[in-house]
Amino acid sequence: KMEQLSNGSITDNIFPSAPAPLKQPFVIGVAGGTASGKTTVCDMIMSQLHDQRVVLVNQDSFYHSLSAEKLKKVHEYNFDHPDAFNTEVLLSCMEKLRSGQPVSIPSYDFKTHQSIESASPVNPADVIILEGILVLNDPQVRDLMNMKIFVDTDADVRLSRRIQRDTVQRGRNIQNVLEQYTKFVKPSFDEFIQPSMKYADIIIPRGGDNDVAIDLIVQHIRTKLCQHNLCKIYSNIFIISSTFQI
Ligand code: UZR
Ligand code: MG
Repeated sequence: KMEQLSNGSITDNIFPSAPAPLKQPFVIGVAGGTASGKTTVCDMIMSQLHDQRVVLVNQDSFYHSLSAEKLKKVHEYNFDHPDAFNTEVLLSCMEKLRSGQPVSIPSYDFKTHQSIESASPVNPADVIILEGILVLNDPQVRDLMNMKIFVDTDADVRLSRRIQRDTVQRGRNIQNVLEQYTKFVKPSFDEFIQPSMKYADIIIPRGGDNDVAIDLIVQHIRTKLCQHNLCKIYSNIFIISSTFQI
């Protein structure tokens, strides 16, 4: 019975002016420079919210595939520029998830620089985390978010981690990593990423090392989820009592 009452279409018929239950998931954006600890922060938030349905969407999944021509000159391609991402597809995936529909998130191969269309299916959830260097850059993407986080880690720490990661995990040589950093990563950070920090609700210094910040963020998410649920309960009580009066 309660299930039925909490279903929008049925309640609409019974009492059209009743407040609609809030069913939209809570959307969090996590931005920050390369190797700032974004993924670690997201993992920590997710592990503390293990009792909730949480999905993580990575902006990296929405990189444009490189054409054969661009592949030949891959060292001249700027992967840190907003235009490197297919923001249209990102927006449509996020809109669907926000309205409670399952989506297919594209997969991106960092080695071939190609998007693989046979994507990974993602089910709707109560909390959606969107992670990526430039997720706070686009106003339309920002508008999807209930909470905006910027992970602020010193540039020297980020560069040393980036060298470590790219040489060990991505099979690149140190010369190329440094060249790319000077040519694209740093200038794009200064031009697009750093200025997007002003849109953040919360700035986390030291990234994943900041347990206190993660605790506070998780507390806030729980409060918000609770408010959403209370809203549902109150609107149901309201509907039931109005129905009895009729
Ligand atoms: P994070 N990137 C690649 O190295 N290769 C690709 O095919 C696509 C992206 C890098 C990108 C950016 N830059 O700095 C980084 N370059 O991935 C962002 N050059 O990922 O936020 O995990 O550091
Ligand atoms: Mg990462």
